[in-house]
Amino acid sequence: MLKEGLTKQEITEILEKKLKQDFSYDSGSILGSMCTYPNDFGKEIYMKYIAKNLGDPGLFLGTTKLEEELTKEIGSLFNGKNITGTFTTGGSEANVIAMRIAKKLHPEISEPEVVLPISSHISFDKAADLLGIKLRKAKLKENFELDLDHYASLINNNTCGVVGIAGTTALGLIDPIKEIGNLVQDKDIYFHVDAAFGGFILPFLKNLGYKVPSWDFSVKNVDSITADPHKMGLGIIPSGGFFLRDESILQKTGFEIPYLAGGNFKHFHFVGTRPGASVIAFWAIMKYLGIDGFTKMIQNCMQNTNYLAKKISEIQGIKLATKPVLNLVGITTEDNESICEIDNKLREKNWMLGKFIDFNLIRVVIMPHVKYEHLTRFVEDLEEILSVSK
Ligand code: 0PR
Repeated sequence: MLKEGLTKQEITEILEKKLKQDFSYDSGSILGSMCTYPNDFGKEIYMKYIAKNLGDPGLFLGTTKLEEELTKEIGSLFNGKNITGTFTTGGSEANVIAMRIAKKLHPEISEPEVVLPISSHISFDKAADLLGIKLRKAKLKENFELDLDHYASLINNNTCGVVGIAGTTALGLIDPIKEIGNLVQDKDIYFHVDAAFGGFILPFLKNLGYKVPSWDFSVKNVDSITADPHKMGLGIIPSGGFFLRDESILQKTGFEIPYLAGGNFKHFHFVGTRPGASVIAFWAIMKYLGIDGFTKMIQNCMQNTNYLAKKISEIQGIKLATKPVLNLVGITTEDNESICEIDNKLREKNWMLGKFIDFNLIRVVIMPHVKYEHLTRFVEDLEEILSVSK
């Protein structure tokens, strides 16, 4: 550390140089990310309230009440009544919280298991490792949809929780949430839906005339949902969301922290000190955009998705892994050859996609920063790569 500080200008210049290496969303290069620029008004609000700490709710009662209000509002968007929950650092923390609850509610199971699709996000593996839960992963069918029969066969007396995904990481597919709900009907098994990506898309897709299967609290056995502001909610990075039907679960599973300056509140997060500003910012973003603003944003993303999907289906040598359901396009090879070489060549041309080796596909997430002109350039490069390798 320097003895004497540098000037603001010196520091700004150094930072500018050092951070030049980063890719930027508006260059178009970032095609494989589920994050994007936060909403501008949200950023202003975030800066204004940067020091709010929800780790000590009693000191920030206004922020705490705002969080409750926002949770309820999102809960109703997800067709629930009086939904409770909390904002987190992201989908991973929300999913780990859900898995901890599933385990805690079943102290009688000595070797707890959770049944989930093999397409689940890595955060469930992290949760299993941290919590000592065994994961039972259900296969997918040829078309990448969940094999429900296999899923059902994995449920047994050690099952404390089941998981369905509304917007899978690799392909944006929606698991049969209602059918999973039927599997746990009348069983004391916790049902969590991971809609980290889909949560702030699906409620608005309906307004655009898309057929959306039931995925939320309208399915009566769904206990909790992950949905992330910092993905399609245009929230500040990091901000995730955990939404829970039964408030009493928090009381049963929270940690008592009696010494907090603001008084005794229960914690059920993994972090202690926790940002209030990103929650306030998301409250503001939802008020500012409204249903119409979100719907318009999703409409643009879906138009670009449909454009790219059509182009991919016309290029020889590659094909769509599956017809896009959300704003996510999975690309695989026509002849079962490895997708890796194409991915490498795209990388050489500065296109940063997500690669899923197990499914032999690369993924383009059509976030709001991905524009039509980026996609036309991407398609040209893809065509060139494939014509050269022929
Ligand atoms: N659940 C699902 C379905 C997800 O896709 C993700 C992350 C999570 C949970 C975990 O969310 P957090 O990353 O907020 O903890 N999905 C993205 C992915 O793996 C995360 C991501 C975002 C990766 C931006 C890269 C990137 O540039 O693709």
